Amino acid sequence: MRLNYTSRQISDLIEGKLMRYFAREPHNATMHQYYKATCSVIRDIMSELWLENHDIVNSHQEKQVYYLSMEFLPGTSLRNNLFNLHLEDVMSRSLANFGKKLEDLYAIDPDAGLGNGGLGRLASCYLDSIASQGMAGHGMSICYEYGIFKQAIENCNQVEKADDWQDLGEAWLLEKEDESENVQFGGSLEEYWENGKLRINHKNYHTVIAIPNDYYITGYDSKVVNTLRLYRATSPVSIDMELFAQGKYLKAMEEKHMAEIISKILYPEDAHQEGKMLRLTQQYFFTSAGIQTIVKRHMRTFKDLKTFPDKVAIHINDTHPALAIPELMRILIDDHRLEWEDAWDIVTRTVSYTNHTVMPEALEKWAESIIREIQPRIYSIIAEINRRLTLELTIKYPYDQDMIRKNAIIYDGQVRMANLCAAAAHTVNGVSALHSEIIKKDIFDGFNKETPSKFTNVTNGIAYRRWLCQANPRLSELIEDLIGPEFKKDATNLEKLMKFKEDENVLTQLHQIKRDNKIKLADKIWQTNAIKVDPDSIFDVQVKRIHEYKRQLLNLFHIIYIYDRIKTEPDFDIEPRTFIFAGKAAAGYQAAKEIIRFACHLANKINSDPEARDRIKIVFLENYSVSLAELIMPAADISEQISLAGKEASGTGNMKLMINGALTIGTYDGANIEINQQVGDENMFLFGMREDEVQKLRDSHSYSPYDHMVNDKHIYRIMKQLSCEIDGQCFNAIANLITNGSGGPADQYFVLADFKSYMEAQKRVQETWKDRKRWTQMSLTNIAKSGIFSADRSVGEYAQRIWGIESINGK
Ligand code: 26V
Repeated sequence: MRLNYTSRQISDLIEGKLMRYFAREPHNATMHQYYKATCSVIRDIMSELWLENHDIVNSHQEKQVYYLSMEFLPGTSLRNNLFNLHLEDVMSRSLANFGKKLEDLYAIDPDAGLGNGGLGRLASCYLDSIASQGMAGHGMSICYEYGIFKQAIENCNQVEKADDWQDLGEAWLLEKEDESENVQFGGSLEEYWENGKLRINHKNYHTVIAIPNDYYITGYDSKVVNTLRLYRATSPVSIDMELFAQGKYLKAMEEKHMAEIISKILYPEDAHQEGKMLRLTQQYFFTSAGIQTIVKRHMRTFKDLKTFPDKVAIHINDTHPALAIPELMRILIDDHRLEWEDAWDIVTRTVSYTNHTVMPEALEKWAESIIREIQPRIYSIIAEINRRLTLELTIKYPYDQDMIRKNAIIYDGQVRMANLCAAAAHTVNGVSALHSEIIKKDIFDGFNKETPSKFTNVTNGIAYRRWLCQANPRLSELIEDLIGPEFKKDATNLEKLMKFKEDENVLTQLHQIKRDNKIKLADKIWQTNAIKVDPDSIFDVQVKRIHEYKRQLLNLFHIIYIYDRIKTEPDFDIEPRTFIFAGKAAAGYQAAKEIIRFACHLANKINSDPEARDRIKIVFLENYSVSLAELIMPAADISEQISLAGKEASGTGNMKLMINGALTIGTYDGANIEINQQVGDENMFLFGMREDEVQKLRDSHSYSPYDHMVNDKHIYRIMKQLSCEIDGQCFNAIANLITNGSGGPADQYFVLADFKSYMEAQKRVQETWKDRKRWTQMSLTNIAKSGIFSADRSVGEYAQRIWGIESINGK
């Protein structure tokens, strides 16, 4: 699909915007004004396309999916939209008419960080693929005024800075105030009889208004434009004039203030659930607004709720939007007067749910009292769902108390959101083959016994047109020269690259492109960290949130080991390596913050040691974000995916690095296993215990990190250095995590248990690097075999097996 705009036409449109918005002539407009004018022109083009496909969807009465997620991480928008609409060239020329460069606008395009990490980025990758495949599907979330904090590293410590992305980011948003919804909080319930039926009246509640801000989602070469609807909270009462009249000015504005807090900021925690009232308020706020809108839209078109599950699919991204379930029940029963059974039938045929973690501390549980306080009607519906569920289980399994203990939604005064989702969803999926098996025997053991057919797997995928075509344009061009452009629509075509495995010319070009990308990253490292790194060294990359289970410590311990050997053995054989880290720690996660401090001090120590610094370097890049990732992925040689087996649900950074030709050093965990199936043992570096071995070791209660310390002199020396031998700093808290645990078991992620195996895998990395041809062939193989990890494939599976939606392209 090509749009027919000439550069002159676009220039005229930009000029018009500069004039109307800023009263500026092109020659005296600022770059920010150009940016806003340009975005606005593109937004208008998208609006037109949106209107067009809106008509198609309505006239064909196509089924649509709503993807509810507390988080989306779209990254930057300008380049992506121009790329998708094939407008990059014409826009470049239009701006050149004013003597401006498109690249300079890209540089100021803000990174919308409305998410923490993997889960939010996945949601954005999926919206991209849904639109690219011509499906009608929309995201729904919160229009956080402040997204994920900006991370600065000051004196080796993480410092969190506010991210007010909306300053420029609002250029992409379209407020639709007329589609606002009222969300009701608090209050009390009153029962009454109506035509012989017991009904519930919710009264004395207070109302918060949810104002939609639509963010258009374009697809590659697709006429479909969807929306990510972000709700902003406000109050219907801006000033309480009664209080004002009494001179209580601050109090008079309190209600508005309290309402607006709801969409103020994204919770930056993805490690521990804390049961904070405001977070649950956020969850009810956006799910209620979303579900109200979905039901209204359906009624407007179809006028009948019976067809709801045939026309609407609602997907719950992790448990955060789980209140969508009782909210839909509430609307069906209280507002539309459906019987419980009919409402439940609609809900259970409409809702599906993805689990993204098995970490027990991240599983959402809420005290019953909090839910009751936030919305008593929602609480009463959850209680009724639970009552019916447990009654059914008691009848079916009269002697199996365990079944109730496992499956109950309310237990011990807590509402277990995962069980609510599993009870209501027609399909529950994990995000990699291993993870989907683990959730069946672990958190959903009971539900799996009861309804095994509910459970399925959809392995994650990435928006590879962003991560390969846009982030690594030279590689993308080379691929296009070799196998044609079809790979941009169907990533499985990448496999055709295999026939160039022996082609020296191709291998040389591949190497050269990687080297140039490394130079670009080296420049960035120089600018931000004032560290000179050698583009001919191995760029060894671990970029992801900082979590104990992801085991950045294993990587850091191994670096200390190498350093130690460099210091003690002058002839130690080591290929020059640059270890690159990036990632944010949740603000309240002390251990993760300590790991950052440790990495940065270790970097200081090694980078300033003349005996070591020409052989190894460490870089911690601050503020890991989608944009920074787009610079790092194309420049990586080694992709560190070293989580404890069984803990990383899937990983998606592993896929982004793979498609850019990095080789994985990884455990048998998450999607690493599927990467292994694609490329074979010979094209990656597997190490470490398998999930069953981890389980066995844990169950045996015989694991002793202390034994590793006394029996392995290298490990002993590493641990010793943690006490005050690194850049004059002590890391006793880290040593303590390994030797004693802090609260939990010692070394609960088995860092020392996997150390030797990791060290050996790292040796294999180094031996392979010495053979450049072999390395580049492995890299080519990784690119060629990465097609399966396209989000198009994942979304195709969701659409077919879970949502039941089809493409409207061509209709
Ligand atoms: C969890 C929590 C826990 C409670 C507090 C707030 C909060 C916010 C976010 C999360 C999300 C954690 C789950 C997550 O991000 N999982 C990641 O999902 C990726 C996409 O499926 C997957 O590739 C990663 O392996 C998985 O860790």
